[in-house]
Amino acid sequence: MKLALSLLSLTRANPPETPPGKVFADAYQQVGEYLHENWPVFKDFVDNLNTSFLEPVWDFCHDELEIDYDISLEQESFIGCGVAFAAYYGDFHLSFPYWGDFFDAMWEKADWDHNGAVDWDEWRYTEAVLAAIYSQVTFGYSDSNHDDVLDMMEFGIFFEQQSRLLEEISPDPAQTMNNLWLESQLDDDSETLNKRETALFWIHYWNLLINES
Ligand SMILES: [Ca+2]
Ligand SMILES: [Ca+2]
Ligand SMILES: [Ca+2]
Repeated sequence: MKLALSLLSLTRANPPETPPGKVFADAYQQVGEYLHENWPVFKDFVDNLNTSFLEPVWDFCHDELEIDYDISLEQESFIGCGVAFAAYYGDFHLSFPYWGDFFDAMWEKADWDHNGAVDWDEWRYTEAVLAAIYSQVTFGYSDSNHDDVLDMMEFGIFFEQQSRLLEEISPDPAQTMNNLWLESQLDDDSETLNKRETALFWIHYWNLLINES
């Protein structure tokens, strides 16, 4: 199904006044509470994700840090990964300036077994948690009617914030977003994104940035 996106014309509504850092911090807390209550459900979600979805950021970080892909990330490297991603994509991405802070805050939890390094398996959950936080952030900005799904109109607000970068990497940003939208569908309702689908959308989006930049 091809969704007729003309989102740029739909994005006249203003996002909430809350500054991005506050939205991000709130989302971090909300996702943390969710994970505390629902870890088996979340773990199952991550374990069922195609691992190829989670490899590009891992590989990006290793490339930036100039280390082999099979090397686990020590604390400094782990935070450096977030900083590198923020530096690379900077202001073009909602809350990207906070990636270094996020990775710093995530370190203790990301290194599950406290062996002083985040290995690939630990990384998969870490990136998924980051995507979940971004999903929550997106909902904080965009779910105007608070029904826990984003329709095209709501998502359009967010799209306008992203479109500057998309225009650099895609000749047809609306089609690219459309493709990401459809690739991220997990349920029968392709007209909306639920929170899991929005998390997956972010993962696909990051991979697109890496692959197309
Ligand atoms: Ca570890
Ligand atoms: Ca909604
Ligand atoms: Ca859906």
